[in-house]
Amino acid sequence: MRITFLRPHMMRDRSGDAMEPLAFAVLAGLTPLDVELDFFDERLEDLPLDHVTDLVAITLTTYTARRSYQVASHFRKRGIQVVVGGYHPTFLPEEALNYADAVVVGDAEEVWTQVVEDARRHRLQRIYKSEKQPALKCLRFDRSIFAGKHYKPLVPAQYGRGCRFACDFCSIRSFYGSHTRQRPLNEVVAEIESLDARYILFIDDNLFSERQKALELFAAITPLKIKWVCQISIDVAYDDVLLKAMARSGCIAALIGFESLSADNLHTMKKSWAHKKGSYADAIRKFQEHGILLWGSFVFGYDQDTLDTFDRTAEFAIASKMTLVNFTAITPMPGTTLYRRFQKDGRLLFARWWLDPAYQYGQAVFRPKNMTPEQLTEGCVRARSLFYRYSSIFKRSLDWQCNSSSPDRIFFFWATNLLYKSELSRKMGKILGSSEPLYPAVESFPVLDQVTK
Ligand code: B12
Ligand code: SF4
Repeated sequence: MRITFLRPHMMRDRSGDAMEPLAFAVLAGLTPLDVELDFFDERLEDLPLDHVTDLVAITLTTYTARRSYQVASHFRKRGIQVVVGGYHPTFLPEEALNYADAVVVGDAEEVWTQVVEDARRHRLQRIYKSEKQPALKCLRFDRSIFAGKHYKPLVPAQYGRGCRFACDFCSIRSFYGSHTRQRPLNEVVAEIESLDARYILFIDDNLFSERQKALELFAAITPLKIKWVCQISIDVAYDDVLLKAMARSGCIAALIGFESLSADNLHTMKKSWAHKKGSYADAIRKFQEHGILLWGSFVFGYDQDTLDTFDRTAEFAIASKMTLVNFTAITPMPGTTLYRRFQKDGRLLFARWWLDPAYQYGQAVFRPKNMTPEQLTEGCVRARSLFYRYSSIFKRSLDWQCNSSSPDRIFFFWATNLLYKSELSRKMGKILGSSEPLYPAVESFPVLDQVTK
């Protein structure tokens, strides 16, 4: 039997920021040894739509849904079984079943071998869902399927899943629930040792899940002398012991969700905790004092935002010498509290923006309160161009305490700024997937219900 893993790309071009998709390393590690595996990643190469295989397994997020359904339809037309999994089909399994034979809802560890056995007998069930969330013990990430693919030198690794917060726009809480789980430390350390990686990216959505567990992780990886990057909640800045341990163990950059400079917006998005222990300026200084480069994430379009919010936020990020930023219009993802609120209030501009051929990447998909959707889209573009123009990159690089404090940091600062600048202009305004129509067409779908998992 042969299984083909596919990672479709959200657009019809190549991506400059592709990293190893860990979902397939997990599935490969669980697949019985008598099954032949191959893997194609459309961010790096064309997908062979005429490939001979017994089962196609596709990972999809909301942004890649349209393209993934187009790809799935090609294989199903040839009589090949298709199974999909990941965030988007977990929230909208009924939608995915229009294009796939089977959907894996949530984590796959407990159900994948059953999927493989059912596919062998051509008896796939429609939905596979674990009874409970799997403990993250003995996870084997089989990365041999990535051999020969030219991914970015930032190698992803995972310590845990889930987040203790519940920001209203974020898919994480809806996907994992309120429970967070970590892998045994000895397994994480052994895995990192086996990777010949210059930089590691901990893909955990919030590496600061529990103080003690974070301290144990930092202590365990300190002897490995690696350089690493993570996503972490801002409250770590107010814990000197943690911050010191984090920096000492090799953390050189952290993605922090600042989201907004408005206290009222933070309240609306259930993120008031982010500025409860001190100001953003204080938190930023603390990270930088420890040599941790900041990758700030901001969203625009909450109800307190006005036309001057874009420039003010960009100026704040430049003055704070942030290394990188994401400036995005809030984009309601199915399954989130924000999506349900906008849907209830009749503020969504598309029935399913992710499948709509009229939607373009970066475009506002709802009616903001104090501006038009077009002004929201353009405001984000302006904020990004202020932050990523060469004079700003140069100004931010003149920071001997952090951005330019070591050869690794200088490399990271310049490589990521230049990559981001080109990636953003490449993606903006593009349609998702290809222009070929989806069958069945979106218009034939029932109105999306209040999505619950
Ligand atoms: C690392 C990361 C990135 C990296 C790239 C990762 C890569 N491989 O190249 C970067 C930073 C570039 C990135 C970019 C983006 N990302 Co991202 N990313 C992540 C992150 C943090 C980790 C992904 C990962 O490796 N997870 C670990 C694996 C093991 O978990 P998993 O993928 O969920 O897989 C498990 C199950 O879902 C299931 N499964 C998954 N796929 C399949 C397929 C089959 C067939 C089966 C059976 C099972 C299965 O089995 C796996 C094992 O249990 C996730 C959040 C997260 N915690 O997953 C966000 C996340 C996936 N990203 C997200 C988004 C929105 C984006 C962007 C669209 C942002 C933007 N506006 O540009 C871009 C799009 C990139 C693209 N070209 O498509 C969202 C998606 C939300 C949604 N509803 O779809 C997430 C969930 C973050 C969030 N907080 O909401 N991302
Ligand atoms: S802190 Fe980050 S990962 Fe956690 S819920 Fe908020 S946005 Fe999502």
